[in-house]
Amino acid sequence: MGIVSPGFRGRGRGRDVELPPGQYLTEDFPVLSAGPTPRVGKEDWEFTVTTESGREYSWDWRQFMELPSETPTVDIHCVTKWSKLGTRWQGVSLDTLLADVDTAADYMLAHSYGGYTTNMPLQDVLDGQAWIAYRFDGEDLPAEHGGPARLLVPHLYFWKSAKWVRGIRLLDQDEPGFWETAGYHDYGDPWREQRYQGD
Ligand SMILES: Nc1nc2c(c(=O)[nH]1)N[C@H]1C(S)=C(S)[C@@H](COP(=O)(O)O)O[C@H]1N2
Ligand SMILES: [Mo]
Repeated sequence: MGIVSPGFRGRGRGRDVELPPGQYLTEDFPVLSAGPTPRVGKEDWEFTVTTESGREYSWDWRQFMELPSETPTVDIHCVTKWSKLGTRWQGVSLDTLLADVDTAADYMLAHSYGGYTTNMPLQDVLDGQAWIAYRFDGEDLPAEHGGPARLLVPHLYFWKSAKWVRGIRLLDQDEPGFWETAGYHDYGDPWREQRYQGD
């Protein structure tokens, strides 16, 4: 299966699937990292939400593990054109993490150990659309795929799913992240093929 056109229909795991335009199916799980893999031990790991007024809400690994988790099964779409269907994760939803956070922000910037950043509207990570995931396919998330924990926002291109995530900043104004500054689309909807600025 090489060429996949917009609206392509095929069979994946016993269901009819439609891929976003320009994408092809892959069974393996490619690793895409802009730099070296940061090695962050769970004992040093911390996740922080910083509000637009500078208030911080932090969880260490033990506190994070005590939060209720979910087990989403989702399709992921990389801007380099591979899509992987039915990926199984475990993580804490952003709804849970932001439930008691006092904010009126419209945007967020995820930031990672190692310095990577990526932006999205806050409403795109609420209502069951995003998780801080720490298990993949029944195993602890491997370091090359973002372990100990990564952002998972499957409805946007996969560069929005920041690996080795250490926190999110809530912002009144949109601020481009690493790839968005380099010319990738600000929003990155795979179904509208928003790969690069101007798409
Ligand atoms: N911290 C960090 N997160 C990142 C990246 C990165 O380079 N650094 N690459 C992004 C891109 S472009 C993609 S496609 C996915 C790849 O995730 P994977 O390596 O688990 O397939 O991670 C995204 N998150
Ligand atoms: Mo990517």
